[in-house]
Amino acid sequence: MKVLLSGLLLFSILTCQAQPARALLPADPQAGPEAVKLFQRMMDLQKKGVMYGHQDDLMYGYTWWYEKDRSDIRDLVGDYPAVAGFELGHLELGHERSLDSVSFIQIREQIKIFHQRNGIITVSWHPDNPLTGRSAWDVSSKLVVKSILPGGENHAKFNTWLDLLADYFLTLKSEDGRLIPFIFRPWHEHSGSFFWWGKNICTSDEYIQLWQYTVTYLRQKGLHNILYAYNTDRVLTLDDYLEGYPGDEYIDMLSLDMYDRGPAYFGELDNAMAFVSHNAGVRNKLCALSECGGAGNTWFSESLLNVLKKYPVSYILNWRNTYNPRAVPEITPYSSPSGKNEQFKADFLRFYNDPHTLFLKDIQ
Ligand code: BMA
Repeated sequence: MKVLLSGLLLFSILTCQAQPARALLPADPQAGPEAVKLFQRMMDLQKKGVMYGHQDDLMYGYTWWYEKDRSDIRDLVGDYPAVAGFELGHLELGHERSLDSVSFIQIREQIKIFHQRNGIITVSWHPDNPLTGRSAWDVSSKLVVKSILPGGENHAKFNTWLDLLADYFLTLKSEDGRLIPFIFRPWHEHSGSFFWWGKNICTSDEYIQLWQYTVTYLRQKGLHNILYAYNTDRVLTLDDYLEGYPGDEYIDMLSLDMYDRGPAYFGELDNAMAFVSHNAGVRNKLCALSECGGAGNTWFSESLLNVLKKYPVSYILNWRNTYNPRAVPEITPYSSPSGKNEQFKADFLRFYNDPHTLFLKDIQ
């Protein structure tokens, strides 16, 4: 019996070894080598720790506007974030500057530089409301998504928006002329219903079609360098989280945006990160807390880190430090803690020094 068992054990070890683990790949069956490399690199990094990301980090800070090599995070801790966020709202209108007044030429410049530094790039998009011509936050009509899908009265217009987006993406190339890989997180915070693509502003089916149409359109433009992040705002259940999920063939990352809006925050975050990260693992997708923020004497170094250490999370990202040189930088849940309060800065420094957090130098 003993011999038989050990024989079986040997057999199973041998057969296991004979089948190498299937390499993890992005959703796009035609994903280029850059996208594959980024996806696998992020999967590896996700096992090592959590990267820190900051929106518009390289474009401006509280008191400066587009200065060479400058970053509020680097000013504070001596290193750049590992993940840099960029925003493309108003590119769809053919404007030279984003809705946050940032030049698209300079965004391209910084994307190239940050890629050269071996940093990770994530792109968000707050397109205007194509039905009313007002902002992304205009939720006055529930017919917007329907109007831009095939057969809708704004479908042709939406295609021209995607053309402008694709044309811009096709200019994001490294020195050797290859398309720079990045994470694209459109149609974000679906569960929140404060954008025209929000949960209560369109049907689930329309939202899913919007996602699938967007990804397919960009792929057909020859863009096989993009990893797509599905994203919701605060949710309490996995069902709510997946309500508008377009499918594994379209998505590379399951991400969540959740800001501290009161005492229930860390409990709710823990709960949500548990089911989002678990579901991402089951699907072989990346997982991120793609927007978060709050402030307190141990907010980053203890409360947030305690949650992050429990789950495989690729990165967290703090939103932009709105340029406003006349005012004392205000610490809001939306920005990074590079402002005034010394205790909040000390907390962030402890977070930075923790071996679990990864900044740009840590991911080389
Ligand atoms: C929001 C705010 C806005 C900004 C938008 C896009 O959350 O920061 O001021 O225009 O993001 O970056």
